Amino acid sequence: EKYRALGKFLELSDRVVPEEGGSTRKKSRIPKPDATPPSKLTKYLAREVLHTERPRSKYPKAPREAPEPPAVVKGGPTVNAKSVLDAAGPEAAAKWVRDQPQVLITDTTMRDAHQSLLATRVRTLDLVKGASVASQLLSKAFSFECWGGATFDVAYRFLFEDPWDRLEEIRRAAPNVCTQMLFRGSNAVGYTSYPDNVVTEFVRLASKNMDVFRIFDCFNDVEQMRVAIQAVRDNGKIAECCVCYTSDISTSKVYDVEYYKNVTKSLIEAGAHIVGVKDMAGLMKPAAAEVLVKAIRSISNDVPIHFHTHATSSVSLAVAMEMARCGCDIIDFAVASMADLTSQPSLNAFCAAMDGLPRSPGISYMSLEPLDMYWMRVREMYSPFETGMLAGSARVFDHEIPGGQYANLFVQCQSMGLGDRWEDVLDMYRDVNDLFGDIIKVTPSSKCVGDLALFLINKNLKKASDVLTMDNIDYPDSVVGLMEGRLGFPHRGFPKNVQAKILKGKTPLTERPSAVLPPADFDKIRSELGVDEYRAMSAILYPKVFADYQKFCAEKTELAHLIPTPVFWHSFEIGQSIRVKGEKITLTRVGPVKAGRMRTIVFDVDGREQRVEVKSPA
Ligand code: 3PY
Ligand code: ZN
Repeated sequence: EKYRALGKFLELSDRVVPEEGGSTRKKSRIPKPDATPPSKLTKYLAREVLHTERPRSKYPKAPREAPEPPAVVKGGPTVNAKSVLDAAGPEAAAKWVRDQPQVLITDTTMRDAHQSLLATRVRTLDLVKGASVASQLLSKAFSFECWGGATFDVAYRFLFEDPWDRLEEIRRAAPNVCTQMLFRGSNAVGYTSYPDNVVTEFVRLASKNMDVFRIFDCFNDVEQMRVAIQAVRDNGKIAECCVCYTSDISTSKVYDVEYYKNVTKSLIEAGAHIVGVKDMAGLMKPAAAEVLVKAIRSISNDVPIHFHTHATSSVSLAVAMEMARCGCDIIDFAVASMADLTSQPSLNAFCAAMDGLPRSPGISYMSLEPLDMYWMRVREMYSPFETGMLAGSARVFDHEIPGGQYANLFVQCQSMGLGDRWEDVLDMYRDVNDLFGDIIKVTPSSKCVGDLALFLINKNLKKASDVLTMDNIDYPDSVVGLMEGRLGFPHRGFPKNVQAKILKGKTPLTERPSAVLPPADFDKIRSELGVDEYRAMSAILYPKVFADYQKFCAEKTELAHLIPTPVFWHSFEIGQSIRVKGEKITLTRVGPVKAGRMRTIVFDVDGREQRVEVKSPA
């Protein structure tokens, strides 16, 4: 996506530095005597200079320099969940959490907030600086959610960086607070089922730097989570097992109090240290908070409850306050400048609103300002990935699209040329959910619902149930897989007539999807690829994405992750300098177009010239 040229000739010729006196043009073509051959990095940068699609001028607020973390007073040692976990293990940490009179908080800024607001594009370079500030200002936090979900593949695919390195660096920057990840049960950090030994091994590897594993299954099926839960327990880390919240507990005939009690019971029996309530679409209403907390407490009064929601409807802050009042132990928030809309509610607003109330987290909202200002500036660098959503929308209670999917679906819809039919897509999404029998919609099941909704709108169908009267439709692969049971099954199954229509004679799975997969051979992959156990795991989870990443490093550069974000996502301007691995690189000249559309791009690298010949985009 970074190389699709958009007819940049005019703009580029503006960027050619006028040469002094007009007669120096010839002279400047002769390399300086101390010129050095271009490195892989300058060759990459030169190509970016000509081919980048995102000049900063298109995004007026995009800064030239990445923000530096503000200096903050170092907090002293604090007793927190991390210190108790390290000293006494996960059961003691859970007990410590449950014993706290105040509500504890998780900061999701480094994972779900940017997954939901900025298409998961925030880079390690910027995350790590934020982590070091958060480690001081939020040392009372239960955890920092900073990994998992979509971050794993996006890091390789779009950011040309290694997610394992990211985790290690965040850990180093914030050693005093629990790291937390989102783990999709038998789908691990992917969109499909993996063999059990992959799940176990992934958890073992991640455990080196990960403290809290938030494990969920898209159908709340504990059988799909059991292997992961056991692996987390075996590695001495915190197993936070989720019940995904959907519909409205007060009115739903399917997802009612009994349903949530049953799921909670099975999660606790399977070994949950903490019960997570994963309200991925932000459907919880204030009045439901007490009903749900009481339902969970009726199964166990000892297990801590951790609440996660999205602010899509704008109701979430009221819900978070009500959850706190009802005794929920930990609640997720994002730093204000990365909060609200499809992200989490604002931590700063919550701290201010709770001030003086019995369960106040005891964090002054003003003390968080340096972190908020840092993230405000980071966010400006990521303007190309903003969703365009300007206000909350209560319609989410109708369509139930998860916060993390909303923007992706919107972009998918636009890229199919259906931008002006967004409202129809929202209705069709709801309609497809009804057709499937009212299922839980979260990764990966939410993607199947979205895929079918777009597919049907594209076919100009008015309602999803029209498919029941139509033959010979080539359904999207994801939808066929869903009906086959490749993601497991909803607790009531799918409506038989719908399943038969979509499967066209194929027989659904009768076993847990992972149970029929052959175990992965880690040693074989390691020796075949010549990589360590971490990268072998990446190759197993995302074979093509990882192979492409390796190819990128070998052929282009392995230093892309160190290029400051304003240059990585926007443009490198003439006269601008960046530092990569201590080297100062200045773009000094973009030469005019020559024969064969070639241009000479000239850099100064620590005082020595490097010239790169690059073909201009057509
Ligand atoms: C993910 O699986 O990435 C999610 O954020 C689900 O809510
Ligand atoms: Zn979420």
